[in-house]
Amino acid sequence: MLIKRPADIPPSEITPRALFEDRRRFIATAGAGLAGALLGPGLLSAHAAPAPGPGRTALSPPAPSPLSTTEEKTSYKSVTTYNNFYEFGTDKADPAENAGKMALRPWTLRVEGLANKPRTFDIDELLRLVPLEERIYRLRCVEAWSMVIPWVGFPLAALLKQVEPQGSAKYVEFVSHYDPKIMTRRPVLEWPYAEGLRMDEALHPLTILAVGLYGEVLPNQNGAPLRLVVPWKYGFKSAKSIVAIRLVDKQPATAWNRAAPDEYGFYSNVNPEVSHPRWSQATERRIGEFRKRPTLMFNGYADQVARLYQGMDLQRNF
Ligand SMILES: Nc1nc2c(c(=O)[nH]1)N[C@H]1C(S)=C(S)[C@@H](COP(=O)(O)O)O[C@H]1N2
Ligand SMILES: [Mo]
Repeated sequence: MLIKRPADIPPSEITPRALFEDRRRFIATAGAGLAGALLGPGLLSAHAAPAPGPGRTALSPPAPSPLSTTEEKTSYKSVTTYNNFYEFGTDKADPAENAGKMALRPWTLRVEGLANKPRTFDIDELLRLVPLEERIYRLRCVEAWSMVIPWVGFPLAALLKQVEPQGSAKYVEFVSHYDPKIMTRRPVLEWPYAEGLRMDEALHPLTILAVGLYGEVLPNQNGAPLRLVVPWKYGFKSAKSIVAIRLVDKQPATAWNRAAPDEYGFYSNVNPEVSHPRWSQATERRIGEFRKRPTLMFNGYADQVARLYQGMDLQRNF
């Protein structure tokens, strides 16, 4: 027998993740040759997820998805320390510092409204019902920076199917957790944070609920235990730490649209032709790079999503 069954592998042969990572790092450095020697291992290893430290948990390896981009990933460090999660402060470093106060268990998600089988899911029960995949997506913030993030998640459509949306459900509303004991009380936005999608956007195969990144359980600052990711829309559509998903018949109010209706519309599609009133959206800076790159229509996902907006005036429906 050439292939060992797991039971045949002595514990001494199971490589601890830290060692495995070091080995991978070593191979990357060696392979990079002169560049590796000049840059040093520190710079090269910035792109490998470090072994989970205290409070970090690896997920069983998710299936890769053909919907992933092959672009270079943004470093784990940037993805988890350069965040927008205004409930925990408005500086980019605030969420990583403060979101650890949020308790993630028990955590329930109510899926309610116009559905035949509305239901409250315990997060762990939900995780047993859905197949996890890795989806490497570009994330474009309205502030004109972008990242490439290897999410772990599942299609929102798989969850909605479970509750059987009724024909009258035209939109989906997402509500974030809000706890004034651990989050800001300043009315930076109207709390709880809320976002919305049209039903066809919600059911689109690119739309996922993420529960992890870089093969690990989602860090609190990135919206644990469950956050929306809609890769063709500005990052602010992706509500974090969701507690309720509502199927509704009218376009729901959204946090950013309420706060500044002239600046943030309901659709919020990444569109280089529609400037933010205070700055251009034509270019973006990928975190970790210095040069600016042109922003792509629908964040580069036009082939998959442009048809959803056929016949709509995207200057008016921004
Ligand atoms: N609840 C909540 N969700 C949120 C935000 C927020 O402030 N609160 N910020 C949004 C914005 S503006 C962006 S760009 C993304 C950032 O996600 P990341 O920090 O995981 O990169 O989260 C979005 N989801
Ligand atoms: Mo953003």
